[in-house]
Amino acid sequence: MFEHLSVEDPEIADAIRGEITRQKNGLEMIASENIVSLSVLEALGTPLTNKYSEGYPGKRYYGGNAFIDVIENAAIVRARRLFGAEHANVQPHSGSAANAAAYFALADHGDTILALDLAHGGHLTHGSAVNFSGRQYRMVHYGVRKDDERIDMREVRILALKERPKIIVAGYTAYSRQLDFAAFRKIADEVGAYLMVDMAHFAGLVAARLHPDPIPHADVVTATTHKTLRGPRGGLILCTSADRLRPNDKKTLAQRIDSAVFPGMQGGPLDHVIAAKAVAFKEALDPTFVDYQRRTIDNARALAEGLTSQGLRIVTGGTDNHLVLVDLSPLGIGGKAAEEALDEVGIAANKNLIPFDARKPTDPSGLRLGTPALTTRGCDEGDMVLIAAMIGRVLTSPGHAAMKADVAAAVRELAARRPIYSSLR
Ligand code: DSN
Repeated sequence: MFEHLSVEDPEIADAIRGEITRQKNGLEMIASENIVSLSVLEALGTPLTNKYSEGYPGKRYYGGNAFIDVIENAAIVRARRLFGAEHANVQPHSGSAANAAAYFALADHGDTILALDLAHGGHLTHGSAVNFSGRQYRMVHYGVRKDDERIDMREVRILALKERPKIIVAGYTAYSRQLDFAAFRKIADEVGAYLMVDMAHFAGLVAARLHPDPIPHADVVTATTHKTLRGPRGGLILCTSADRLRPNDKKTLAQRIDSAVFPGMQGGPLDHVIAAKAVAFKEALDPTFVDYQRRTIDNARALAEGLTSQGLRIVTGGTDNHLVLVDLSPLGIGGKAAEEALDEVGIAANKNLIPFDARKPTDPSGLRLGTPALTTRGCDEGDMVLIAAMIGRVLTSPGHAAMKADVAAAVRELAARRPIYSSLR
């Protein structure tokens, strides 16, 4: 492949080949990553990237959008069907862009937003001081309980009653349990707030109906399309048409979301990505997708059990979803060293804060691991036991070069047994 690129720009062609080889030969355990199908890849690498199509199907600012309209309409219809949503906007370039647009539609500069603390599993866009969200809005945070490390709905309610937020956000990037959307809705109604669910991490589980469904409860649901949903890198917004808090507004909530995405936050949509989103939504509507998500969850449980038997502590004691948050403290290794040692043997994971972490964010006490990509390549629960043992060996003696060479060989052997992209060379 890359017959043109190899000649015109060998530097970039070689680096792309290097990355493909890394993905083929290594074990991808970053909880927010996945491996897209060849069909999704084909849609991404098309001349659709040449087109400008600001606006929405049937209402574009430039001509020549007949086929782009077909594609975006298909993506919208499929997303609505997949999630049972009244309205879908498939244009956000990323999850952060989707969250920015949702806040822009629902709140004004300086308004209060209540979300999960980043240090307890929230996301940068849930109000980090170094993110636009922390600069533009008055962010207040709920956290998890110290004893069981689970979200404390009592605390959420007390904070909501005290702070009177305009938006309550439910969603996470590093929390291994399910969320109680009905309880969030009740609190939002009690204080007159919008409920926004950021399901970026668990959208695939929701699509497979293996996770509580936020759609009946939330005003707005944002997502990424590339994590458990296994589509191209990008964002998505789903919402109700009617606005519960502004029933007499001239614009519906769906209209406000659309105008927040364009012209509010973005210019031209990425049409090649929207085509790939449409392809991924079709794949997710297939019954085999439910089986994939079930295996993803089963694998995460098996991984958590395997790591526990290696002497690691799992935050909350286990997992109900696709990710496992590991407390490395029992092994006396920090997150940074753990991430680096695993990288050396071909296992990609990320250091992560754990709740009430005594260490700093750049070298925290935790490691976040996920099973979506491994499950896509066919790994099963038996493989998770093997992988947990490999991780245990590496983290117990991260300086042991011979042992790491041994584990690296085992990683390559397992990756070869569960091949990906065999036709890409
Ligand atoms: N970077 C994503 C994650 O890893 O969870 C969130 O944006």
